[in-house]
Amino acid sequence: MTEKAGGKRALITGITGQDGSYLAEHLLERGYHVAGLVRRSSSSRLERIEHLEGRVQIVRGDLHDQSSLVRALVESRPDEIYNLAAQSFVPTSFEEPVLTAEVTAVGVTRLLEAMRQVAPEARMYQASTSEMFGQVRETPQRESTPFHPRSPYGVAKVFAHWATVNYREAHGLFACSGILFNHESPRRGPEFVTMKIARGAARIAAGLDTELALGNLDARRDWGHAADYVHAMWLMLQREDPRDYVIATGETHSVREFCEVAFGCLGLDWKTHVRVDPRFLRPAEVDQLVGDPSRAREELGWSPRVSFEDLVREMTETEARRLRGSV
Ligand code: NAP
Ligand code: G4F
Repeated sequence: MTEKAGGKRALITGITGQDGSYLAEHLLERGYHVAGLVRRSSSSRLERIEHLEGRVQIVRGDLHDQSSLVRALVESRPDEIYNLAAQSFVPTSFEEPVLTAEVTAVGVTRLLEAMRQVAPEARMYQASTSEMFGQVRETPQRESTPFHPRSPYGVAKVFAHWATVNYREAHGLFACSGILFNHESPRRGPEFVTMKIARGAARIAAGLDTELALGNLDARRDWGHAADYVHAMWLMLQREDPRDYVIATGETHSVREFCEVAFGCLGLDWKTHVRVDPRFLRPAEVDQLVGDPSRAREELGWSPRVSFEDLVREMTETEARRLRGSV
């Protein structure tokens, strides 16, 4: 589906995050009027959407605050709502479990309730996650795989997932979830392992550091590119009926393999520079994830375009160029 959707209006919560910035570009290219919910902070967090200044409508609000969500919907009058806002970092969810539940779980109920009251005709996308599968019950994971979350973040996302199903079934809202596996890009936050490795390798290659401390090198993830994944979000809201989809590449790689490719593309041997630091191990780990995106391929015509090697290379080379001041 490539046709323009001229005249449509979208509200993106989490527009200042990795996915929000790619989705805003994606929708602008398709002729949408794009509004983004932005929360107050003591310093600006608009770096990822600076290049879109003047092209997106900024609406102030916070998933903690019901009235701000109602106002955001009234001001932006969306046909489509993409709920990408969350406390999204797993280790922080162990340190701040109640805040994570407030934002990542109850915040979604607040948004659904605001939608029910003032925008019931809109379509809503909820950012569900492969972290809900946690201690996996089957491999690969698909839409019917039972959930077994392993962190307060995963628990909060399961709540939000079922809240979305419930508002669809109980109130007839067009609300659906994408169960997205890990997706990365040069805009990934620095605390996530992929950017930590890409940046760490680039700094070592530039002689700024000599080693990189990581946690569990055996963990395996199904890593795709964020630009591919926001396209799937959009496709889900173009369907006639709301349905949930697994979005994944179907391949799994370890943190160790990520290191090997990242350091390798800068001419370095990762084994010389990476050390394991127990501070980065988690109280409960998700050992391995790999998704089965068959439903998305068959019903949405979606498939990933960027390979694992190209993703690692793009992130690492962009970090190396950033350090040289050429990005
Ligand atoms: P991200 O970069 O961490 O962005 C999170 C966004 O949420 C930021 O814009 C942040 O705003 C906003 N936010 C946080 N707390 C908020 C609050 N109380 N009220 C309003 N906004 C708030 O996350 P991402 O990687 O783009 O992921 C987008 C969504 O997909 C998240 O819900 C994440 O849990 C989910 N997800 C991500 C992946 C992945 O691999 N990336 C996979 C599956 C699901 P500030 O800029 O102000 O902090
Ligand atoms: O990059 P991570 O922090 O991502 P994680 O925990 O898989 O969560 C991300 O993907 C989810 C989708 O499955 C999203 F829902 C979530 O919002 C987020 O975007 O860690 C990946 C793996 C973990 O097993 C972790 O233990 O890498 C391992 N790891 C090893 N050393 C590390 C490190 N993770 C981080 N962040 N830092 C390390 O030093």
